[in-house]
Amino acid sequence: MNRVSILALAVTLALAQPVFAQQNAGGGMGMGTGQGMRGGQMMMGRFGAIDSDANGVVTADEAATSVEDVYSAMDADDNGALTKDEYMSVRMGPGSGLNTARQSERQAAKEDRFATMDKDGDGKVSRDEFINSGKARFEAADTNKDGNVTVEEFRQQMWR
Ligand SMILES: [Ca+2]
Ligand SMILES: [Ca+2]
Ligand SMILES: [Ca+2]
Repeated sequence: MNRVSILALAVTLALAQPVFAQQNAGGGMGMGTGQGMRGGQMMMGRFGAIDSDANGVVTADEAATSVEDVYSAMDADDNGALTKDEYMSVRMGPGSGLNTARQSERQAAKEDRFATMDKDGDGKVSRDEFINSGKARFEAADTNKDGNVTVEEFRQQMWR
């Protein structure tokens, strides 16, 4: 091998590696968030939606606002009672790319979550029940109990 082709090979490798790294980590979505997170863009989208002032930290107020928005969006007939049908028909985040096994897993997890939220067991999740469960989730996510949920804390919560 002559000198030129060795150089060319070296350059090719150097160029190719970061591309591979990005493909592996980014799940095919090219939108960087500028926060150095890898492979979490879908989650970051959700975090960003909650973090309304975009300072990388979700406060209890921001979380509460987001929970109310989510409830209003899910309560299709706007009667302040979320039925299981309404809840189950909502796609929680990105799910279209999942295989059917993952999908039904996710649906089962949703059923469990619905039952957990429905404290009085009347088969509907009221606004209060939903907000309380949102608060509980926020507190659970705030692992260091400083009243804020950081990106890192949020990520850990999502994988639980
Ligand atoms: Ca914030
Ligand atoms: Ca209820
Ligand atoms: Ca925290």
